[in-house]
Parts: sequence; C-alpha cells; structure tokens
Amino acid sequence: MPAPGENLRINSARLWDSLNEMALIGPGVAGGCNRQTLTDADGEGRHLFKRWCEAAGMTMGVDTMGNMFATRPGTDPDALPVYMGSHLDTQPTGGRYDGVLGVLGALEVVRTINDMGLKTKHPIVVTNWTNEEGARFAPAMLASGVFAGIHTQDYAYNRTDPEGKRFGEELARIGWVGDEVVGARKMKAMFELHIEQGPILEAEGKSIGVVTHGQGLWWLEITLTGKDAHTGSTPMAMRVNAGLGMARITERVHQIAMSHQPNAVGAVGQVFVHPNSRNVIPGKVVFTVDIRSPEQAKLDAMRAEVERAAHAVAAELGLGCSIEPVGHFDPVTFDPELVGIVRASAEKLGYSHMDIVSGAGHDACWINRVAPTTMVMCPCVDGLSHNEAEEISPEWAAAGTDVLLHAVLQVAEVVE
Ligand code: HGY
Ligand code: MN
Ligand code: MN
Repeated sequence: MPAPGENLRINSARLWDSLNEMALIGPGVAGGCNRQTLTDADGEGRHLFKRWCEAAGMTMGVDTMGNMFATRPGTDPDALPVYMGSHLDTQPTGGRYDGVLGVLGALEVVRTINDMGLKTKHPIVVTNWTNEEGARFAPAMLASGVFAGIHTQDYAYNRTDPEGKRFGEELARIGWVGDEVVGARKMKAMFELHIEQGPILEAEGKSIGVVTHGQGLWWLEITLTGKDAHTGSTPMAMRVNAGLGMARITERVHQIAMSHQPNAVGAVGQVFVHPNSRNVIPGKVVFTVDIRSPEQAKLDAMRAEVERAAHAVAAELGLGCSIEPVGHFDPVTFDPELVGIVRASAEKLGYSHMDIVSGAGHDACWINRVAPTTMVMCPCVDGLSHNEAEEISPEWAAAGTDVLLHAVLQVAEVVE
C-alpha cells in the first residue's frame, strides 16, 4: 500500500477545539494553565483525555506511575506498537500547549486515521507521561525516567512536593495508580510533538523543527545554612546571611553560563528562604540551579564550576553548604532514521523546516534510551514558554500534527 499522499491532513479545527477544551481544566489566572501533576485538575484532565481516547475506539492502559497508554489496534497484534505522546501536566504558571499539543496532537492523528478508515500493521499508542514538568515533584520527566529504568519506582514514589506530600500518595489520591508494570511495554518507535519553547523557528520563519538532539541538564539543589537574626539590631559584621550567599551564587551561575557561550544556559528558578520574614536575616536558603548545554564537556565543566563557586561563597560568609543533584540527563542524540522520516514528511507536505536541538528537556529524552525516538517541533510566539502568555497559531499546531501523522503512518505501515 503506498504511503498516504500529501493531501492527507489532520482536522485542524478539531485539534484546536480539543486544545481549548483541555485548557479549561486547571486554568491559570492569566489565560494559561495551572494543571500541576497529581492535583485534582490533573486527574480531571486525565479523565477527559481517557474519554476522548475511548470515543476514538482506543483502549486505555495505565502503569503504576500513572503513565497512560491508549492503543489503536493494528492488523498484526504481535507487531511492536508505534508510540506518540507527551505530557498533560503543566507548570504553575504554564501555557496551554507545552506538552498538551503532543498528547492531543497524537489523539488527532488517530482521529484522522479513523476518519480515513486506514489500517496499519503496527498498533499505534497515544501516551500521557506523568510529571514531565518536575515543578511539583523533582526531577522533571520523572515517570518516563522510571519507564526507561533511570529511576526506581520507589525513588519516584518517595519524592515530596514543597508541602511534604509524597508522589505515591498523591497518585493514589487522584486514583491513577494503574496495574501495568512500568517499562514492560516495548516500542517500535516513539515520536513526541512539542512546541519549541524557544525563538529559533519563528525567527527563521520555519514551520517545523526536525529535532536531531536535545541538550543535557543538571538541577543542583543547594542548601545554605547561616543564622536567623534581627535585620535591624544585628551589626553587619556579625551576620551569617544565607540569603546573601544565595544571591552571590545566583550571580556566579549566570557568569559561568555566559563564560561558556554559545550553547550554555544557567539560572536559579526556585528559592525557599527560611524563615522568609521581612525582618529576619535568613538562616537557611534552599535553591535549585538549572544549567544546560548540548555539549557534554560544557555541561560537566559548568557543574564543577558551580559547585566550586558555591562552596567558595559559603566559606567567605561562614555558611554551611550542601549540594544535591535532583535532576540530570546528558545530551541526547535522537534516532537518525526517525529524524530522516520526520524531515521527509515535512518536505512531502511542503512545510518549511530546519534541524534543531531541543533546548528543553522532554520525555522523549528518556524514552530514547529504550526505543528509537525522535521529536517534531512547531514554533511558539516570541519563543515564550513556561509563561501563561505562551502562544502558538492553529496553523503551526496543524503543521506539526500533519508531520506527526505522516511520520507515524510510515513507521506503523499502512496496509489498507
Ligand atoms: O525543564 C524542562 O526542560 C522541561 O520543561 N521539563
Ligand atoms: Mn513540555
Ligand atoms: Mn515544560
């Protein structure tokens, strides 16, 4: 059976409607979303996604990390399935498309295949990975990491959120502990459609990012301990100020990233100040450094320099200093054959495209360890993401999903 022609396209209006309907669950305060993992809103979004998948004739499987797998049967039940998916959880001030486009775009691919009455040899599976963001429970990509054998389930279940709630208990509370053994599923291939979350594709006027690599990441949680004291009556020379230490280290992180340009980034996004009272010198600060590079040597060098700088600042200020890695993956090279299929699909469909390295981490980065994997990206406005003002156009969403459709049909092998 020849591969479907370039006139086969997804239903863009249906996809856009589904994105808008999902965005109503866990709404943000500024037009985006706050559907953090394992909250009631996440549970509600999962139920909606399950209803949609079942209405599209798929059967839903769930594993013990809450990863969701909706299967469209193939003509050969023994053939390894072709997976596609991403994540439905969002940042606390997240956008409507980060992750969600990859899950609902995959659903739209199945809806379109159904509309066309196509059959494929390989089953097709639409996936929602639990806790990709790592905002509530670090690290990011936690459940795909367990699936890929990076983390144990016990480690994951015992991760706690800022209120001390445990991942395993929260997953049970929302009723999404499945019965499948994590990682037991075998894949022919996995595709992840995702917004770029950076400015390159829009700036270059390209509709499709052919993702060849993903940059590596370290999340280093630093705890500085000083001494709570009065901000008014304590002489400057007597202060043991953990807040000052955090400020100096934050500046050093920026300088270290700038010293490794191009292809290096670094920042501090999460800070907990204790006791966080206006007139108390902080005796303890816990903050996470996020450093990334597509180049292994730069990533390793930045980690060493940040740790050296943190201990040096702590010594200057008489602070205690402990550093715990709470997230890490090395730079990723996606499957060249699948990358070629994505590129050829974009060309067949007449979409402008360019090769790109993913700046953000994705579940695909872990699944790449256990199955041939790659990604398809579409632009986002001003490259903005992890911000409620995140925006894409319906045309960009449709272009990325059209490419996903054709790439998946090629790998799943249309039979009639
Ligand atoms: O941190 C990341 O790159 C992703 O958004 N979890
Ligand atoms: Mn994402
Ligand atoms: Mn994200």
